[in-house]
Amino acid sequence: MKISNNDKTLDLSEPQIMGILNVTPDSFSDGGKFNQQDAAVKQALQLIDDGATIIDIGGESTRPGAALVSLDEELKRVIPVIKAIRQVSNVWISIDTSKAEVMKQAVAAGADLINDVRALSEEGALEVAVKADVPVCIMHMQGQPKNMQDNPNYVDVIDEVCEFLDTRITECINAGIKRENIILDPGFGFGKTMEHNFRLVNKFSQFLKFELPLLAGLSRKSMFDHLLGLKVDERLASSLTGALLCAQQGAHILRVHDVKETSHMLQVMQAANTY
Ligand code: 9MG
Repeated sequence: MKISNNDKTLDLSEPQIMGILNVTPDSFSDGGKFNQQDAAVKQALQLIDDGATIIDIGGESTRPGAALVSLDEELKRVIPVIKAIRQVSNVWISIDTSKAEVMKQAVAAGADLINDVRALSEEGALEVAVKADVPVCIMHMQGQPKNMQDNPNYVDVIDEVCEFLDTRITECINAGIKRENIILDPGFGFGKTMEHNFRLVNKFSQFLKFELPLLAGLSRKSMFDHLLGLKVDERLASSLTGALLCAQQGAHILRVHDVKETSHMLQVMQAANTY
């Protein structure tokens, strides 16, 4: 399994680490615009050094209850950072957005991959993704970030996530997206209770049936708080365990905050699979 963009290919025969780079005003607290940009580039280089092969850049939080950000503001946050990272590194850059215009400008600025938690459902997104002809991650979400955790409800979470992904794959392909450009994500924490999330971890291997790359994003999510009563900065061990369980079941990309620790975890897993 692999993903490609022009002359660039990412081999997915071993799990790859997608490092999270949030560029919201509180991410890099000190200084003005230029200091923040420098800090974002420095952070990206650190993530690469720690083992990330993809940097996921987002300018709008998708956390439960998070406020929406205007198009102008989102562009102002992410585009200069993408350009600056592209000047110093050939790393895979992923743009975490649901807005068509942000996707378009991000790809023009050097992004290689579109990561959309709304699975290209916003106006114009599908069309931009077709034209951009880059890999796209389509994720399952029940509801919207502002209300998705109010009352998540499924008869069978695995069946319903599979059904959604199956339908969305067909819709994307019918719109002109190449099948080999699609990455799937069950959307841990997006309109799911703790039980739904752990069921998705338990049955993660069922998503292999699509024969497409699978992305797992569990890093520091509230499912670990609900299970163990942990604050965000106490969720490293639980996040690594969740990522390991998905990697062992065939996850191709792990979206994480703690890149170095995830890299160590994967090296241990690979050694145990080798010797
Ligand atoms: C942006 N974002 C936050 N959580 C995510 C997850 O679990 N998957 C993907 N693809 N993106 C996410």
